[in-house]
Amino acid sequence: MQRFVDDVSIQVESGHGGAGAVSFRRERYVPRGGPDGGDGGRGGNVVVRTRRNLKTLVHLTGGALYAAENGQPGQKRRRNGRDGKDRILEVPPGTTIRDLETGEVLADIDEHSHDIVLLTGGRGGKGNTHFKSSTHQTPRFAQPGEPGQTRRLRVELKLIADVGLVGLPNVGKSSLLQALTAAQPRIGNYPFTTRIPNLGVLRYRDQDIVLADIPGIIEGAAEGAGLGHQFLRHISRTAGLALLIDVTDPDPEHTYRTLLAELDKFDPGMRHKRRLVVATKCDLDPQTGQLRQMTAACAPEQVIGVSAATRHGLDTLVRRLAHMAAAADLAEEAAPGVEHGGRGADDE
Ligand SMILES: Nc1nc2c(ncn2[C@@H]2O[C@H](COP(=O)(O)OP(=O)(O)OP(=O)(O)O)[C@@H](O)[C@H]2O)c(=O)[nH]1
Ligand SMILES: [Mg+2]
Repeated sequence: MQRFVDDVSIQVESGHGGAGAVSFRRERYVPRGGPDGGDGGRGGNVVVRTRRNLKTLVHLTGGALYAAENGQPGQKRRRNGRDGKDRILEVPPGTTIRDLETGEVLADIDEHSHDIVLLTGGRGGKGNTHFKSSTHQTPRFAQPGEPGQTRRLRVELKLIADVGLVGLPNVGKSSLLQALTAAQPRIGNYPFTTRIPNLGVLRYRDQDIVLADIPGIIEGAAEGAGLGHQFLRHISRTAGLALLIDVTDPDPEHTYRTLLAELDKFDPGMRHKRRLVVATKCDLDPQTGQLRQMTAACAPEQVIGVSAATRHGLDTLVRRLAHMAAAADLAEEAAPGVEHGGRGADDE
């Protein structure tokens, strides 16, 4: 299985500028020709480009150094050196690029980002033609090219899924992802089976809905309990959340409040996301007594009962998930550029 890469460190280098040339015209019958050294080419830039169809940073793990090309030196007969080629780093939307040493954010990439120049190449040096003056007819010097720049970067990817699956450990988040999409997450009857997020794409009519299955959160996650809550950053830009609660949970109301409280501690913006509550493993509750209890506990929130094992309720769930993702897309079209985290109930 391909590892989900969301955090890599790399070094980038823009190109050096080419040196200006020192050269003099040599023509027959002209004993002492004037200077004709061309300029050096500009060093290549390091550029970040958004690629929507990338889902990971795995392509950045191969080499540690990403260098742009140097500019070529100037030539005689006033010919300028060629500019160095830019080095393009392709990243998916949701990528944040920081300076590794200072932590300064250099680029925050979303769907609408254009190319961003991270490092500019060095300027080419001027050839000796530029240094001719009335007192200095034969300048025997030219400018060197400007050096390129080097920077160490930390590249992090936040998944931009449409809907995040949130719940205590072992409630069946990964099983639901597997039942709804082609993803093959690891499933196990023990807590914290999932340690890195899994993405799956759900097709509903002509709509693609990206679901994110993340590790389970528990009470005190904000203080580091369990796997902590840092992985919640993977769903911080989703349009909506599905809160999964095991139908056999002895205290669904407490669980519901715990989930909301932990989300809130991570980022108060989570509260404004669209959400729905899903009762999982409903095959274990054939009389639906526990489902009714949970529905009462989470009121006025609507609870959808499902079973990944028998596929009961999945059609209804898919419709609701699709509706949630589509409503968010519409809101985004109406107000482009709005951060995903900030929209939700307020702008309906
Ligand atoms: N009876 C029944 N068992 C289920 C159902 N869905 C999941 N399970 C079982 O519940 C256990 C946990 O399932 P997972 O999908 O790994 O749960 P998770 O929420 O992803 O767990 P973590 O990643 O550890 O947080 C496994 O033993 C599953 O077989 C269901 O619909 N019915
Ligand atoms: Mg899991």
